[in-house]
Amino acid sequence: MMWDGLYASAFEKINERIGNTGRVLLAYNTNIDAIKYLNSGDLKDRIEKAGKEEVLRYSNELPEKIRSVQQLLGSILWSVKRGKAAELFVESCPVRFYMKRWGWNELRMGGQVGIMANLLGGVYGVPVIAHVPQISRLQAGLFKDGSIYVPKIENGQLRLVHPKEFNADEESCIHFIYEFSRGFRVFDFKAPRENRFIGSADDYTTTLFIRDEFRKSFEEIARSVNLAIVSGLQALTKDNYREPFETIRGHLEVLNDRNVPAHLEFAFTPDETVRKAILDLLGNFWSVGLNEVELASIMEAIGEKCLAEKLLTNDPVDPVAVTEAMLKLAEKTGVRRIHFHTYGYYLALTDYKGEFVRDALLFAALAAAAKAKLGDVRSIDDIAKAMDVPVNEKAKPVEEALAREYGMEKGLAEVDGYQLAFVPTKIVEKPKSTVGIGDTISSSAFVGEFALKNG
Ligand code: 8BR
Ligand code: 8BR
Ligand code: GLC
Repeated sequence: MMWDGLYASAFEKINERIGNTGRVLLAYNTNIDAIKYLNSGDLKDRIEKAGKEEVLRYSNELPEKIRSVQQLLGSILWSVKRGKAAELFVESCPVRFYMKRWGWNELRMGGQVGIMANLLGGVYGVPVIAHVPQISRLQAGLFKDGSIYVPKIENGQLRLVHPKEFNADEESCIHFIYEFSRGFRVFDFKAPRENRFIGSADDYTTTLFIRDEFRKSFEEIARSVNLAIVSGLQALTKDNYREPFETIRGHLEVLNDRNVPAHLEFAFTPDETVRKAILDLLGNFWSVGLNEVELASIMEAIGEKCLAEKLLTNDPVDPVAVTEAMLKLAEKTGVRRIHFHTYGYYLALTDYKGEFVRDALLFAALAAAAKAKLGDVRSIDDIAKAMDVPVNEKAKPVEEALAREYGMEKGLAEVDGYQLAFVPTKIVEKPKSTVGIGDTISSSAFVGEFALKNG
């Protein structure tokens, strides 16, 4: 099998070199994920107690934010019914208290930054500087040991310390993650696939709060890094995005002046004004990572409605439509690398060429399989073991379509002056949970690529 061979050699090459990537800056969203695996009887009882009729109303249309228990339970049903992820801000304190009392099965590191910090710093041995909006004792304790740093200002001097040594007692930013498996049933609903609903009970990551250490010392911080990954813009709204966007624009200018390539992890952004503002910023990034729903939402924002629909019609997603959408995005914004991931395959469109782009995608697919299987990647060995997960058969017709349309061979083709790289992924049959797999994929591929390029 060609792909088995390519997987094995990509892993070997990146594993050897990833420690030499240099330092990575991770900004801005870190939080605590309180994961609750839903139980059908319990959920049914709660819905009946809260008032089934009103709850069901919200299962047809998500509210803008959560202000009542009925809205919370209805939004969970919205996700279950469709097998789709959704995330909403929980504004009401009584609902936050309700979620706390409902409880959780597991506390895990959350937020793109937190998840990537533990993976890069705690598993790959790549030193990271992380933005953690609030460092509570609980939050600090979720960081793995290793080269993970947060800036601390002491006597006017900037120091880098492990979050556990930061010793602050700030607030805990908790996101309640309600996970359900494929086939989960409640009333007449049955989940078509595994997924989660997230209720974010925090006022910091949701408004993109930026710490003073980062505001005051960003130039000094940026001077000490080789790469940057930015995320956390997704929960902003048309009413509060302007100020954080100005700060971020400033940060990107500093990074670009120092030739630090920055990747944007584009999570689903419900507010259309914010989505358009992100598009305006995209030219300042080297790279962007997204899935089919996010790509479709961007196509819609730039008036490509037909293409947006095509991206959401087929399963697996039509790779020719994806390529067309990526070309449009690259042309429009000038972003140099677009990494698309979907259930079953990844594509990367780059304005530079080389097998290392594809090999980094293969490494990322192994990391994703390990994350799906275990919920948390503990060591590089977990990733090596993911080699045993079979390559997704459903990606065959995708590969054939790419060969027909662009003459793709061994996962590489040239399209309109860009390189298109493709890999079929490994899909874990019964994943432990779904949260954070996208972050694992994007950070592994971005950092893996630079490990190969520089190594
Ligand atoms: P629709 O095309 O149905 O709007 O789907 C939007 C996608 O974004 C879905 O994949 C949905 O799961 C996800 N999503 C997230 Br994440 N948060 C959402 C939100 N607040 N509202 C709607 N969709 C959301
Ligand atoms: P998003 O949350 O950003 O959509 O990222 C999720 C990604 O995780 C998907 O694009 C898919 O590639 C990957 N994934 C999922 Br979902 N379930 C998986 C599984 N069981 N095994 C491996 N990868 C999975
Ligand atoms: C979002 C959520 C966070 C979760 C992360 C996983 O940032 O707010 O709770 O851990 O996505 O990708």
